[in-house]
Amino acid sequence: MSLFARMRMIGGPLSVGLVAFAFVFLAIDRPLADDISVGSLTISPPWSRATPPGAKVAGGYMMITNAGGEADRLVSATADVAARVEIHEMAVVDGVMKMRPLDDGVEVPAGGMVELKPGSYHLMLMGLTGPLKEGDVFDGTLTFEKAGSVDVTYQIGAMGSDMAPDHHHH
Ligand SMILES: [Cu+2]
Repeated sequence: MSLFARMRMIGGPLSVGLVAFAFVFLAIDRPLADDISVGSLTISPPWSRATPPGAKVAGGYMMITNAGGEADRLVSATADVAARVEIHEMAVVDGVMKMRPLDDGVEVPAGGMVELKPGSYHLMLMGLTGPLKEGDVFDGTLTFEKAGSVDVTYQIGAMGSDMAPDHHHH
C-alpha cells in the first residue's frame, strides 16, 4: 500500500471527526434561550417567524404556565420591531379560520397554562419596521394583570414554522 493510500485511510475518519467536532461547537455556540419567570408565571422562550418582504404583520408565540393559586391575564405586549402588538384568538367560524383581537387579553388559569401558537391564541405584531429574518432576535415586553411587566427576547424561526426554533433541544 502506498503512503498516499495510507494517509487517505487515516484522513477519512479524521476529517469526519473534525466535521462532527465542528458541529458540536456550532450547537454549543448558539445560545439557548431560557424560560422567563415573573411572579408565579413561567414563560417559554418567545418566538416569531420570518416574514416575506413587505409583510406588515407577524405572529408572536410562547407558552405561559401559572404555578400560582390565582388566575392571571396577559393584557398587553410590545415588540421593538412593530408599531403595536395585539392579542389575537384564532378560531374556526362556519368552517373558515378567522382571527379576532381579544381586548381583555388572554387568561392564564391558576395552576394551568395557556399556549400562544400558530392557529390559536397569538400575539399579532402590527406595523413591522422591516422583514423578520430567520435566526435573528428582537426584544419586547409582556404585561400581566397581576404579575406585571417583563422584558422578553423573541427568536425568529423559519417562515411558516409551527414550532419554536429551539424546540428540538427540549
Ligand atoms: Cu392575528
